[in-house]
Amino acid sequence: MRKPIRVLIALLALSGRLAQAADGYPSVLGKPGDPDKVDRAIEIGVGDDMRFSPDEVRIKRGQTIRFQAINGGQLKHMLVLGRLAELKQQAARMRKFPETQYAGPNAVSIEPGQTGELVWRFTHAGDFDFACLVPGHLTAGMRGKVIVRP
Ligand SMILES: [Cu+2]
Repeated sequence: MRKPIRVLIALLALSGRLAQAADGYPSVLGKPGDPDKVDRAIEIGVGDDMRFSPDEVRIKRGQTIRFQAINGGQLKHMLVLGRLAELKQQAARMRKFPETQYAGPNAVSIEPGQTGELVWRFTHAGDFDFACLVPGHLTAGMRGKVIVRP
């Protein structure tokens, strides 16, 4: 009797995680990339001045990018890919429930002094965004743009 319950709980936890990942980013954003098939690496500095550097990157559709987010600050930061409207919703949710961690495949958390990696394949052309979802950071302006050319 105990085991089926444990399996059920595990399944519920997994489906919850999948649901979060599925609504965490729009499908036009693309999908997690294969770390063995990276076309280009892009370094992005993240700092306690609430800025990404650079805060705009231009890439070609179909490319797999390895984002290397270098945290030179004293605070934890995040780099989350998406579109600004959804990112703002996620940030608001995280402000409301500070104990929850946003951990979709389109996100990486970077501890102070560390480098976080995110491999992403951009399947559609368009203007996308990235932001730090640590409470207060996006409202302080911590965001940038990814412009994907056809
Ligand atoms: Cu931040």
